[in-house]
Amino acid sequence: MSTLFTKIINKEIPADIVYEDDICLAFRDINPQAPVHLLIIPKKEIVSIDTLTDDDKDILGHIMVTTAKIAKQEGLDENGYRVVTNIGVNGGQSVFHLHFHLLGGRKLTWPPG
Ligand code: DGP
Repeated sequence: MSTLFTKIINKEIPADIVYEDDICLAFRDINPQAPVHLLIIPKKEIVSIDTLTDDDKDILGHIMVTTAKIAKQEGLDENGYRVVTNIGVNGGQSVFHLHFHLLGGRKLTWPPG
C-alpha cells in the first residue's frame, strides 16, 4: 500500500530533497531529531526490512553505499553519525515505507528509548 513517501517520490507533495537517483531518494526529515536528520528511501514500495526479498539485495546495497556518500556530503563523516531503521509498531515505525534515518551533527546518546 502506498504511503505519503510515494507522494514525495512522485513530487506530489514537497520535500527538501538532497539526493535522488533511479533507485533511491534522500530528503530532510520534517521533524528533525538532530542538526542533520535525513531519510533515505528506496523508490520501490517496500514496507520495512522485515519484508525484504532476495530481489531487493541490490537496492539495499545501493542505499547503504549512497547513505555513506550523503553523510560525507553533509560533513558528518569526520565526527560520526547514526543510521537507523524502525520496524513495525514496537520498533517505532510510523510511515510504512522503508526508510533509513541518517542522524548527525551532535553527540547521539545510546541506548535509544
Ligand atoms: P519512523 O517513525 O521511523 O517511521 O519515521 C518516519 C519519519 O518520517 C519521521 O521522523 C517523520 C518523517 N515524516 C513524516 N511525514 C513526513 C513528511 O511529510 N515529510 C518529511 N520530510 N518527513 C516526514
